[in-house]
Amino acid sequence: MPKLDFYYYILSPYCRSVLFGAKLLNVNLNLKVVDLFKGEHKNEAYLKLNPHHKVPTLVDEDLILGESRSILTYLFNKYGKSKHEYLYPKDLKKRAKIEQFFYYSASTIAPVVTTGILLGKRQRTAEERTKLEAVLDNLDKIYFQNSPFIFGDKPTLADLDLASLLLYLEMLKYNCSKYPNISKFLTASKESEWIEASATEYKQTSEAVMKDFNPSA
Ligand SMILES: N[C@@H](CCC(=O)N[C@@H](CS)C(=O)NCC(=O)O)C(=O)O
Repeated sequence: MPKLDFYYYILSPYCRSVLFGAKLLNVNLNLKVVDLFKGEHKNEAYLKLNPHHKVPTLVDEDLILGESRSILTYLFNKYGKSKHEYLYPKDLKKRAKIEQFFYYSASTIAPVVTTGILLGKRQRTAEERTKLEAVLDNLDKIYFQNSPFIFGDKPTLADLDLASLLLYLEMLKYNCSKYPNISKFLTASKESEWIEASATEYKQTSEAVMKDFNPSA
C-alpha cells in the first residue's frame, strides 16, 4: 500500500472523523501534525497543499485532497472491502441519504459547532448559542427516533461525521444532556470501536488545551 500522508490536528472534528474512518477501514495513515495553535496551517509548505489553510489534507501520491467528507468517501472507495459495505452502501438510495446528510452537516451543523471559539479561546456568543441550540433541537427530533445511529442499527460514514462534531462540543464542555436522542447517540459512539483512533493523543492534547479554558457552553 503506498504511503498516505494525512495532515491533521487531533482536536479538529474534521480530522477526527477521517481518523475514525481510517480505523474502521484498517487504513494506515502516515500522520503529520499541523498544529493550529502554532499557526502551522499557514506555513508556506502547507499552503501549497491546502491553499484554504484548513485541516485535514490527505496526500495519496499525486492526489492532494482536502475536505473531510471527500477524504472519507475516497478512503472508503479505495480501501473499503465487502465487510465495510455498511459504512457507505452501494445501494444508490442509501448512499444518496448519506450524501444528503454530508451536505446538511457541512452547510448547517458544522458551521454552528465550530465557530472558532477554541482557536480564539473565547466564549460562545448568545447568538451563536441560539443557532447551535436550534440545530441540535432539529437533530434530536429528526434522527435516532428508532435507532442508535442516523440510518439504523449500524453506523455509516454520516455517523462518523456527526460523532466527531458532537464529541467536539463535548470537549468544549457543552452539555448535550437535554437532548435525549443526541445523548444516546453520543453514548453509542463512545462505545464504538472507531473511538479508539488516536485516543491517547486526543486525550492528552484536549486536556492540555482545555486546562485553562472553560467556554460557558
Ligand atoms: N469543511 C472542512 C472544514 C475544515 C476546517 O474548518 N478545519 C479547521 C479546523 S477545525 C481549520 O483548519 N481552521 C483553520 C483556518 O481556517 O485557518 C472539512 O470538512 O474538512
